[in-house]
Amino acid sequence: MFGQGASSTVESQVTDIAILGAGAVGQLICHQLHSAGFAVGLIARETSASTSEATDWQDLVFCPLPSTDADTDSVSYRVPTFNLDSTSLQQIRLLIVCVKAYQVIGAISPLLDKLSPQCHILLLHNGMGPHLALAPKLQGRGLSLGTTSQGVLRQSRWQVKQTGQGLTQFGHFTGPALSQALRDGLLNAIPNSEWVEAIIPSLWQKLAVNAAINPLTALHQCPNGALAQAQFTQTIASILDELVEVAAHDGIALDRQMLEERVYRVIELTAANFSSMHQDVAHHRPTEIEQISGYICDRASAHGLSAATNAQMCQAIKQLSAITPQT
Ligand code: KPL
Repeated sequence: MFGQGASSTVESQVTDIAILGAGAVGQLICHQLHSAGFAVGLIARETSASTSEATDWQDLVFCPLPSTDADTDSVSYRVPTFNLDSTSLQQIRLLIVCVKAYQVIGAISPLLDKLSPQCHILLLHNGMGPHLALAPKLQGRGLSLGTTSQGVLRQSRWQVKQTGQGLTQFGHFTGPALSQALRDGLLNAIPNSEWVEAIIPSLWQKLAVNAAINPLTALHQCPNGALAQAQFTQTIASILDELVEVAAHDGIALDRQMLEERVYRVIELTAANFSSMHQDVAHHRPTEIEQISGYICDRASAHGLSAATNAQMCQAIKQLSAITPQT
């Protein structure tokens, strides 16, 4: 049977890599690692049998992938769920956290005391900020960060479709470095991926894309391509001006012209897509505004700067979310 299998328990499960978060990106990365031969498992929230809604981050279950069924452009998983036991958690050498930015701390906290002290953690989400909150809680573990522009759509609970092969970048942030073998394995498994010496500038560049596109598409309820219209030029320019200035005060030199070109390239390449924030607002889900525009505002105020346009985006999205009740 494909789809959600019945819950059962296992004595132990040998797992090199676990993915925390079974959203579209988590499932895609899981599939890519599994296809490359890794013993990989997916850690997800238990879904309530009565409502199919995800429960809270205390009720995590382990979903190893015994087999995949790939047709040409979509992937289904046979997913029995296993109770998370301490033996399986101790065997994980790399935990890739693929939950939404605002979920990172809540999702990883119940696991931190149970993971091996050698387990390396890799955060992969839109926006910035959770790495700063997580760093002091690592208990000596290494932390890497990443950003991905792979396009992926969730078609049903356990079915995802890859819609684009955008760049994925990883890099070290703090603590012991990820082993060379796991680094090589990751790069080999994930198409169009690279390990960069300085990951923070790459995260700022991706932040610029999300800060320019996500709030505007959510506020104007439009696909990404609509932002090529002249009415948005000035707002996008201000968002980028502020971001470049704040990043410079954080010690990160960004090429303003190159950023703008990148934003408009993404707008063109993803013209028909609806941004993740547009989708979150449309489905009454929490958004990543605090970790996107909000992060720029936080860093601005840390340096005594103003980031008026990003603050305006933040405010407007929060107002929009307040009038569209979240589920
Ligand atoms: O990352 C994205 C998102 O929607 O979150 C972009 C690049 C804007 C593509 O839609």
